[in-house]
Amino acid sequence: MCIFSGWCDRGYIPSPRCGCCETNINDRKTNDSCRSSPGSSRWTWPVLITARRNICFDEAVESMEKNLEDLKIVAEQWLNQGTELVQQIPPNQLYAAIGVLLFTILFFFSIRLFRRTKSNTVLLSGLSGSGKTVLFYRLRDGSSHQGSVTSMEPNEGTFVLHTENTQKTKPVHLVDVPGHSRLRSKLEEYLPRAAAIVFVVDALEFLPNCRAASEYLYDILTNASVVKNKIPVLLCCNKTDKITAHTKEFIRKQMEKEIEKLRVSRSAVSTADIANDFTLGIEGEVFSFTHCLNKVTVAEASGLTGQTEQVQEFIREYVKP
Ligand SMILES: Nc1nc2c(ncn2[C@@H]2O[C@H](COP(=O)(O)OP(=O)(O)O)[C@@H](O)[C@H]2O)c(=O)[nH]1
Ligand SMILES: [Mg+2]
Repeated sequence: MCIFSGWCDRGYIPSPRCGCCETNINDRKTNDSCRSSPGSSRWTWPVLITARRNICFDEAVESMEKNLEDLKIVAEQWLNQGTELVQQIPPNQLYAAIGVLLFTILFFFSIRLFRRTKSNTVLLSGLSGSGKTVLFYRLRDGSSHQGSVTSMEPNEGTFVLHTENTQKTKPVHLVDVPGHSRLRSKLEEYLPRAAAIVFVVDALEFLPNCRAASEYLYDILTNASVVKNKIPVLLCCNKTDKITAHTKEFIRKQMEKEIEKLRVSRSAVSTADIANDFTLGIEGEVFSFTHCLNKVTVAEASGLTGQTEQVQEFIREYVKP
Protein backbone atom coordinates (compact mmCIF):
# COMPACT_ATOMS: atom_id res chain seq x y z
CA MET A 1 0.00 0.00 0.00
CA CYS A 2 1.22 3.51 -0.73
CA ILE A 3 1.91 5.45 2.43
CA PHE A 4 1.96 8.71 0.46
CA SER A 5 -1.46 8.20 -1.02
CA GLY A 6 -2.56 11.52 0.47
CA TRP A 7 -0.06 13.28 -1.80
CA CYS A 8 -0.51 10.97 -4.77
CA ASP A 9 -4.21 11.73 -4.95
CA ARG A 10 -3.42 15.37 -5.65
CA GLY A 11 -1.86 14.62 -9.04
CA TYR A 12 1.56 13.67 -10.30
CA ILE A 13 2.97 17.14 -10.99
CA PRO A 14 3.73 19.00 -7.76
CA SER A 15 2.92 22.66 -7.15
CA PRO A 16 4.96 25.12 -5.14
CA ARG A 17 4.12 25.22 -1.47
CA CYS A 18 4.36 28.01 1.03
CA GLY A 19 7.28 27.55 3.42
CA CYS A 20 5.36 28.92 6.40
CA CYS A 21 1.89 27.35 6.19
CA GLU A 22 2.41 24.45 3.69
CA THR A 23 -0.42 25.84 1.53
CA ASN A 24 -0.46 24.60 -2.07
CA ILE A 25 -0.22 27.52 -4.51
CA ASN A 26 -3.52 26.47 -6.05
CA ASP A 27 -5.31 26.67 -2.66
CA ARG A 28 -3.72 30.02 -1.80
CA LYS A 29 -6.87 32.03 -2.35
CA THR A 30 -8.83 29.97 0.16
CA ASN A 31 -6.24 30.27 2.93
CA ASP A 32 -6.50 33.81 4.33
CA SER A 33 -3.75 33.25 6.89
CA CYS A 34 -1.08 32.91 4.13
CA ARG A 35 -0.15 36.39 2.99
CA SER A 36 3.16 35.58 1.22
CA SER A 37 3.16 36.03 -2.55
CA PRO A 38 4.16 33.19 -4.91
CA GLY A 39 7.66 33.61 -6.26
CA SER A 40 9.04 34.95 -2.94
CA SER A 41 11.59 32.89 -1.09
CA ARG A 42 8.91 31.48 1.18
CA TRP A 43 7.47 29.39 -1.74
CA THR A 44 9.37 26.16 -2.36
CA TRP A 45 9.02 23.19 -4.70
CA PRO A 46 8.39 20.03 -2.66
CA VAL A 47 11.32 18.09 -4.15
CA LEU A 48 11.33 15.42 -1.48
CA ILE A 49 7.64 14.70 -2.00
CA THR A 50 8.16 14.37 -5.78
CA ALA A 51 10.92 11.83 -5.24
CA ARG A 52 8.77 9.82 -2.83
CA ARG A 53 5.90 9.93 -5.25
CA ASN A 54 8.05 8.45 -8.04
CA ILE A 55 9.03 5.58 -5.76
CA CYS A 56 5.36 4.97 -4.93
CA PHE A 57 4.44 4.86 -8.66
CA ASP A 58 7.22 2.37 -9.48
CA GLU A 59 6.08 0.12 -6.63
CA ALA A 60 2.52 0.09 -7.95
CA VAL A 61 3.66 -0.83 -11.51
CA GLU A 62 5.83 -3.63 -10.16
CA SER A 63 3.00 -5.14 -8.08
CA MET A 64 0.58 -4.95 -11.05
CA GLU A 65 3.05 -6.82 -13.29
CA LYS A 66 3.40 -9.50 -10.60
CA ASN A 67 -0.39 -9.93 -10.35
CA LEU A 68 -0.64 -10.27 -14.13
CA GLU A 69 2.02 -12.99 -14.14
CA ASP A 70 0.10 -14.91 -11.43
CA LEU A 71 -3.12 -14.64 -13.40
CA LYS A 72 -1.41 -15.93 -16.55
CA ILE A 73 -0.15 -19.00 -14.71
CA VAL A 74 -3.61 -19.81 -13.26
CA ALA A 75 -5.23 -19.40 -16.71
CA GLU A 76 -2.68 -21.74 -18.30
CA GLN A 77 -3.34 -24.36 -15.59
CA TRP A 78 -7.10 -24.21 -16.22
CA LEU A 79 -6.63 -24.48 -19.97
CA ASN A 80 -4.51 -27.59 -19.57
CA GLN A 81 -7.02 -29.21 -17.20
CA GLY A 82 -9.85 -28.39 -19.63
CA THR A 83 -8.01 -29.89 -22.61
CA GLU A 84 -7.29 -33.10 -20.65
CA LEU A 85 -10.96 -33.38 -19.65
CA VAL A 86 -12.20 -32.92 -23.25
CA GLN A 87 -9.74 -35.57 -24.47
CA GLN A 88 -11.21 -38.07 -21.98
CA ILE A 89 -14.81 -37.64 -23.30
CA PRO A 90 -15.80 -40.07 -26.13
CA PRO A 91 -16.21 -38.15 -29.46
CA ASN A 92 -19.91 -39.09 -29.79
CA GLN A 93 -20.78 -37.54 -26.45
CA LEU A 94 -18.71 -34.48 -27.24
CA TYR A 95 -20.52 -33.88 -30.55
CA ALA A 96 -23.89 -34.40 -28.85
CA ALA A 97 -23.00 -31.83 -26.17
CA ILE A 98 -21.85 -29.30 -28.79
CA GLY A 99 -25.09 -29.92 -30.74
CA VAL A 100 -27.26 -29.31 -27.65
CA LEU A 101 -25.32 -26.15 -26.84
CA LEU A 102 -25.70 -24.78 -30.38
CA PHE A 103 -29.41 -25.64 -30.43
CA THR A 104 -30.02 -23.86 -27.10
CA ILE A 105 -28.20 -20.74 -28.29
CA LEU A 106 -30.17 -20.71 -31.54
CA PHE A 107 -33.45 -21.28 -29.69
CA PHE A 108 -32.99 -18.33 -27.34
CA PHE A 109 -31.71 -16.15 -30.14
CA SER A 110 -34.80 -16.84 -32.29
CA ILE A 111 -37.14 -16.20 -29.33
CA ARG A 112 -35.54 -12.78 -28.87
CA LEU A 113 -35.76 -12.09 -32.59
CA PHE A 114 -39.42 -12.98 -33.01
CA ARG A 115 -40.77 -11.76 -29.69
CA ARG A 116 -43.41 -9.10 -30.43
CA THR A 117 -42.85 -5.77 -28.78
CA LYS A 118 -45.84 -5.09 -26.56
CA SER A 119 -48.32 -2.59 -27.92
CA ASN A 120 -48.91 0.67 -26.07
CA THR A 121 -52.07 1.61 -27.98
CA VAL A 122 -55.15 2.31 -25.89
CA LEU A 123 -58.45 3.06 -27.67
CA LEU A 124 -61.08 5.46 -26.37
CA SER A 125 -64.33 4.28 -27.89
CA GLY A 126 -68.04 4.80 -27.19
CA LEU A 127 -71.02 6.69 -28.57
CA SER A 128 -70.75 10.27 -29.79
CA GLY A 129 -71.18 12.71 -26.92
CA SER A 130 -70.07 10.28 -24.21
CA GLY A 131 -67.03 12.45 -23.44
CA LYS A 132 -64.12 10.71 -25.22
CA THR A 133 -62.48 13.86 -26.55
CA VAL A 134 -62.67 15.67 -23.21
CA LEU A 135 -61.15 12.57 -21.57
CA PHE A 136 -58.39 12.42 -24.21
CA TYR A 137 -57.19 15.96 -23.48
CA ARG A 138 -57.62 15.50 -19.74
CA LEU A 139 -55.33 12.44 -19.81
CA ARG A 140 -52.85 14.10 -22.16
CA ASP A 141 -52.28 17.45 -20.48
CA GLY A 142 -54.81 17.87 -17.72
CA SER A 143 -56.73 20.53 -19.63
CA SER A 144 -60.50 20.52 -20.00
CA HIS A 145 -60.52 21.01 -23.78
CA GLN A 146 -64.14 20.98 -24.96
CA GLY A 147 -64.92 18.50 -27.71
CA SER A 148 -67.67 20.56 -29.32
CA VAL A 149 -67.88 19.24 -32.87
CA THR A 150 -68.11 15.55 -33.79
CA SER A 151 -64.64 14.45 -34.82
CA MET A 152 -64.41 12.89 -38.27
CA GLU A 153 -60.91 11.53 -37.87
CA PRO A 154 -59.40 9.69 -34.92
CA ASN A 155 -57.65 12.01 -32.53
CA GLU A 156 -54.42 10.35 -31.48
CA GLY A 157 -51.18 11.03 -29.68
CA THR A 158 -48.29 9.35 -27.90
CA PHE A 159 -47.52 10.79 -24.49
CA VAL A 160 -46.93 10.07 -20.82
CA LEU A 161 -50.14 10.67 -18.85
CA HIS A 162 -49.95 14.21 -17.52
CA THR A 163 -49.92 13.14 -13.85
CA GLU A 164 -46.96 10.83 -14.34
CA ASN A 165 -43.19 11.13 -14.23
CA THR A 166 -41.78 11.33 -17.78
CA GLN A 167 -38.59 9.38 -17.02
CA LYS A 168 -40.05 6.35 -15.27
CA THR A 169 -43.08 5.50 -17.43
CA LYS A 170 -43.67 4.24 -20.94
CA PRO A 171 -45.58 6.66 -23.21
CA VAL A 172 -49.14 5.63 -24.10
CA HIS A 173 -50.45 5.82 -27.66
CA LEU A 174 -54.00 7.02 -27.00
CA VAL A 175 -56.56 7.03 -29.82
CA ASP A 176 -59.90 8.84 -29.50
CA VAL A 177 -61.96 6.95 -32.11
CA PRO A 178 -65.04 8.80 -33.44
CA GLY A 179 -68.25 7.25 -32.13
CA HIS A 180 -70.54 8.15 -34.99
CA SER A 181 -72.06 5.01 -36.56
CA ARG A 182 -70.81 5.94 -40.05
CA LEU A 183 -67.25 6.16 -38.76
CA ARG A 184 -67.24 2.91 -36.77
CA SER A 185 -65.11 1.12 -39.37
CA LYS A 186 -62.22 3.29 -38.11
CA LEU A 187 -62.29 1.34 -34.88
CA GLU A 188 -61.75 -1.95 -36.69
CA GLU A 189 -58.52 -0.60 -38.17
CA TYR A 190 -57.17 0.05 -34.69
CA LEU A 191 -58.42 -3.04 -32.85
CA PRO A 192 -55.69 -5.47 -34.02
CA ARG A 193 -52.95 -3.35 -32.42
CA ALA A 194 -54.81 -2.32 -29.25
CA ALA A 195 -53.37 -3.18 -25.85
CA ALA A 196 -56.58 -2.09 -24.09
CA ILE A 197 -59.95 -0.41 -24.79
CA VAL A 198 -61.68 2.24 -22.70
CA PHE A 199 -65.38 2.14 -23.64
CA VAL A 200 -66.86 5.47 -22.54
CA VAL A 201 -70.54 5.62 -21.54
CA ASP A 202 -72.49 8.79 -20.73
CA ALA A 203 -73.71 8.05 -17.18
CA LEU A 204 -75.91 11.14 -17.26
CA GLU A 205 -77.91 10.41 -20.40
CA PHE A 206 -77.52 6.68 -19.99
CA LEU A 207 -81.04 5.27 -20.36
CA PRO A 208 -81.91 6.80 -23.78
CA ASN A 209 -78.53 5.59 -25.10
CA CYS A 210 -78.38 2.22 -23.33
CA ARG A 211 -79.38 0.11 -26.35
CA ALA A 212 -77.10 1.90 -28.83
CA ALA A 213 -74.15 1.77 -26.42
CA SER A 214 -74.77 -1.94 -25.73
CA GLU A 215 -74.89 -2.72 -29.45
CA TYR A 216 -71.60 -0.93 -29.99
CA LEU A 217 -70.00 -2.75 -27.05
CA TYR A 218 -71.44 -6.07 -28.31
CA ASP A 219 -69.70 -5.51 -31.67
CA ILE A 220 -66.43 -4.80 -29.91
CA LEU A 221 -66.68 -7.82 -27.60
CA THR A 222 -67.37 -10.17 -30.53
CA ASN A 223 -64.61 -8.76 -32.72
CA ALA A 224 -62.01 -11.39 -33.70
CA SER A 225 -58.99 -9.33 -32.59
CA VAL A 226 -60.56 -8.53 -29.22
CA VAL A 227 -61.41 -12.18 -28.52
CA LYS A 228 -58.20 -13.72 -29.89
CA ASN A 229 -55.88 -11.19 -28.27
CA LYS A 230 -58.03 -11.07 -25.11
CA ILE A 231 -57.96 -7.27 -25.18
CA PRO A 232 -59.10 -5.93 -21.78
CA VAL A 233 -62.03 -3.50 -21.79
CA LEU A 234 -62.82 -0.80 -19.23
CA LEU A 235 -66.47 0.21 -19.15
CA CYS A 236 -65.93 3.85 -18.16
CA CYS A 237 -69.09 5.47 -16.75
CA ASN A 238 -68.31 9.12 -17.49
CA LYS A 239 -69.81 12.42 -16.26
CA THR A 240 -70.20 11.20 -12.67
CA ASP A 241 -69.55 14.77 -11.49
CA LYS A 242 -73.32 15.33 -11.81
CA ILE A 243 -75.46 13.94 -8.99
CA THR A 244 -78.07 12.68 -11.45
CA ALA A 245 -75.49 10.39 -13.09
CA HIS A 246 -76.21 6.65 -12.84
CA THR A 247 -73.90 4.46 -10.79
CA LYS A 248 -71.46 2.08 -12.43
CA GLU A 249 -73.28 -0.95 -10.93
CA PHE A 250 -76.60 0.18 -12.45
CA ILE A 251 -74.96 0.76 -15.84
CA ARG A 252 -73.19 -2.61 -15.75
CA LYS A 253 -76.42 -4.49 -14.99
CA GLN A 254 -78.46 -2.63 -17.62
CA MET A 255 -75.84 -3.24 -20.29
CA GLU A 256 -75.56 -6.91 -19.39
CA LYS A 257 -79.36 -7.21 -19.79
CA GLU A 258 -79.27 -5.41 -23.13
CA ILE A 259 -76.38 -7.56 -24.41
CA GLU A 260 -78.30 -10.69 -23.31
CA LYS A 261 -81.22 -9.55 -25.50
CA LEU A 262 -78.85 -8.93 -28.43
CA ARG A 263 -77.28 -12.33 -27.96
CA VAL A 264 -80.63 -14.05 -28.19
CA SER A 265 -81.91 -12.02 -31.16
CA ARG A 266 -78.67 -12.27 -33.12
CA SER A 267 -78.21 -15.99 -32.65
CA ALA A 268 -81.78 -16.43 -34.00
CA VAL A 269 -80.73 -14.78 -37.28
CA SER A 270 -78.65 -16.79 -39.76
CA THR A 271 -74.98 -16.37 -38.89
CA ALA A 272 -74.25 -15.84 -42.57
CA ASP A 273 -76.23 -12.58 -42.57
CA ILE A 274 -74.69 -10.90 -39.58
CA ALA A 275 -70.94 -10.83 -39.47
CA ASN A 276 -70.09 -10.93 -35.79
CA ASP A 277 -66.86 -12.86 -35.50
CA PHE A 278 -67.49 -14.69 -32.24
CA THR A 279 -70.42 -15.59 -30.02
CA LEU A 280 -70.58 -14.02 -26.61
CA GLY A 281 -71.02 -15.53 -23.15
CA ILE A 282 -71.82 -19.05 -21.98
CA GLU A 283 -74.61 -20.95 -23.71
CA GLY A 284 -77.63 -21.53 -21.49
CA GLU A 285 -76.61 -18.84 -18.98
CA VAL A 286 -77.75 -15.23 -18.70
CA PHE A 287 -75.00 -12.97 -19.98
CA SER A 288 -72.53 -11.45 -17.55
CA PHE A 289 -69.32 -9.56 -18.38
CA THR A 290 -67.46 -12.15 -16.31
CA HIS A 291 -68.23 -14.71 -19.08
CA CYS A 292 -66.09 -12.84 -21.60
CA LEU A 293 -62.71 -14.35 -22.45
CA ASN A 294 -61.15 -10.91 -22.16
CA LYS A 295 -61.34 -9.00 -18.87
CA VAL A 296 -64.16 -6.44 -18.63
CA THR A 297 -64.05 -4.05 -15.67
CA VAL A 298 -66.23 -1.10 -14.72
CA ALA A 299 -65.11 2.33 -13.50
CA GLU A 300 -66.46 5.81 -12.84
CA ALA A 301 -64.88 8.99 -14.20
CA SER A 302 -65.41 12.62 -15.02
CA GLY A 303 -63.27 13.96 -17.82
CA LEU A 304 -64.63 17.42 -17.22
CA THR A 305 -63.58 17.73 -13.56
CA GLY A 306 -60.45 15.59 -13.91
CA GLN A 307 -61.59 12.60 -11.86
CA THR A 308 -59.76 10.06 -14.03
CA GLU A 309 -57.72 7.99 -11.54
CA GLN A 310 -59.45 4.68 -12.33
CA VAL A 311 -58.93 5.18 -16.08
CA GLN A 312 -55.24 5.96 -15.53
CA GLU A 313 -54.85 2.92 -13.30
CA PHE A 314 -56.41 0.73 -16.02
CA ILE A 315 -54.14 2.17 -18.73
CA ARG A 316 -51.04 1.65 -16.59
CA GLU A 317 -51.99 -1.96 -15.89
CA TYR A 318 -51.77 -2.75 -19.60
CA VAL A 319 -49.09 -0.33 -20.79
CA LYS A 320 -46.02 -1.21 -18.83
CA PRO A 321 -42.43 -0.26 -19.52
N1 LIG B 1 -70.81 16.98 -16.91
C1 LIG B 1 -69.91 16.49 -17.71
N2 LIG B 1 -69.93 16.73 -19.04
C2 LIG B 1 -68.98 16.21 -19.82
C3 LIG B 1 -67.96 15.37 -19.30
N3 LIG B 1 -67.17 14.98 -20.31
C4 LIG B 1 -67.66 15.54 -21.44
N4 LIG B 1 -68.74 16.28 -21.14
C5 LIG B 1 -69.55 17.03 -22.10
O1 LIG B 1 -70.11 16.13 -23.03
C6 LIG B 1 -70.10 16.70 -24.33
C7 LIG B 1 -69.45 15.76 -25.32
O2 LIG B 1 -68.10 15.62 -25.01
P1 LIG B 1 -67.02 15.08 -26.08
O3 LIG B 1 -65.75 14.91 -25.39
O4 LIG B 1 -67.04 15.93 -27.28
O5 LIG B 1 -67.66 13.67 -26.46
P2 LIG B 1 -67.22 12.67 -27.62
O6 LIG B 1 -68.14 12.88 -28.75
O7 LIG B 1 -67.35 11.32 -27.03
O8 LIG B 1 -65.79 12.98 -27.98
C8 LIG B 1 -69.41 18.05 -24.22
O9 LIG B 1 -70.37 19.06 -24.18
C9 LIG B 1 -68.68 17.98 -22.90
O10 LIG B 1 -68.58 19.22 -22.27
C10 LIG B 1 -67.95 15.11 -17.88
O11 LIG B 1 -67.10 14.41 -17.33
N5 LIG B 1 -68.94 15.69 -17.15
MG1 LIG C 1 -65.03 13.49 -29.85
